[in-house]
Amino acid sequence: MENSEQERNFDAKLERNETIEPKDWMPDNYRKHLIRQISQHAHSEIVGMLPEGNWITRAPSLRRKMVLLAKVQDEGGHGLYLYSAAETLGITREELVSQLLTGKAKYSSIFNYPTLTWADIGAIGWLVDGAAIMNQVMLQRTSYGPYARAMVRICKEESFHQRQGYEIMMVLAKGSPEQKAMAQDAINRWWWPSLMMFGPTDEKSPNSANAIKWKIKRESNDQLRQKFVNQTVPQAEIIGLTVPDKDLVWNESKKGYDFGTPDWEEFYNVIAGNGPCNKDRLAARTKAHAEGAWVREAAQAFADKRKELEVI
Ligand code: FAQ
Repeated sequence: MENSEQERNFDAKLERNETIEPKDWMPDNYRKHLIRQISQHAHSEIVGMLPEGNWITRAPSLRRKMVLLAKVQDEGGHGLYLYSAAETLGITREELVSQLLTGKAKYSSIFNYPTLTWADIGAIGWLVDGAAIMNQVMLQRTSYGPYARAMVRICKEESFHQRQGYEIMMVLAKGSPEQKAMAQDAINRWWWPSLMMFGPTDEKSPNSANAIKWKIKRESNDQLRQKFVNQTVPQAEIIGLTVPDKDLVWNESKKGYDFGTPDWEEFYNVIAGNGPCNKDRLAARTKAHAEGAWVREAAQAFADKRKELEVI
């Protein structure tokens, strides 16, 4: 087929809101864009296990420990579906992992902040998973089939994560004055980094134009950030906590909140590798990868043996 005809077919599929599948023709830049986004999403899930993993041994009760373990395992599962989705685009798992460990590929800025108290676990579930869902609900309708399908299950699990985080915050906010103060301190530290998760403002977002054109993203960074603020501020009020933004005010004409500007200098610093925990996070992943070498070797030996027996 002529390239232009292939391109017309591709555009027509997008126009009809049909998904693009691994064996379909796609423009090179569409493929590259997806590999970048899906792999960074996968890395975020895997690195995202670390801040909460830090509290598994110190969870305040057996129930809390079981829930947190399940949540952190879910994030590992999300990473695996997403790596598999990225692999359907013609890149290997080894290449993807190497891009993470050499610092070539990004992962979400949010996971470069430390989890200092138990309330941080509540704040991550409520705010970080809350922001993740806001973004991922739209990705269930993303144009690349394997990514869209992975998102359906991921969204179901993230919504349980969000509720468990909110419940932790609710219990702390109703507890002793010290517990309430700990919950407020957590929201003070996690609020702005959560808003940064949606990425730079629309006019400073170089990838958005193609993402929208190709129906990879269906809503812009700023639109999703606004929806997140509108949804989350009343949730904070219900449990008696406040959002650390002196510019926050309800705007009746837009039926949404006006809010302050995140510290974009901090954001760019964190994604350049200079956040509070970037070095620790990569060191932890590098160590885990090295310690898992024997598992990969054993799995490979098993696969080789099976192939050999199949040939006989
Ligand atoms: N952190 O042009 P844009 C989770 C980079 S949820 C780091 O606007 P785009 C669940 C961006 O990559 C978190 N880097 O880019 C969980 C680009 O750099 P590049 C993960 C960021 O792609 C919860 C540059 O800035 N979710 O893990 C960030 O159109 C709890 C310019 O930006 C996803 O990945 C950032 N926050 O929009 C797990 C969702 N923002 O690549 C454990 C899928 C931007 O050109 C515990 N991803 N950058 O070198 C997306 O929707 C998009 O990729 C955005 C960025 C919205 C993240």
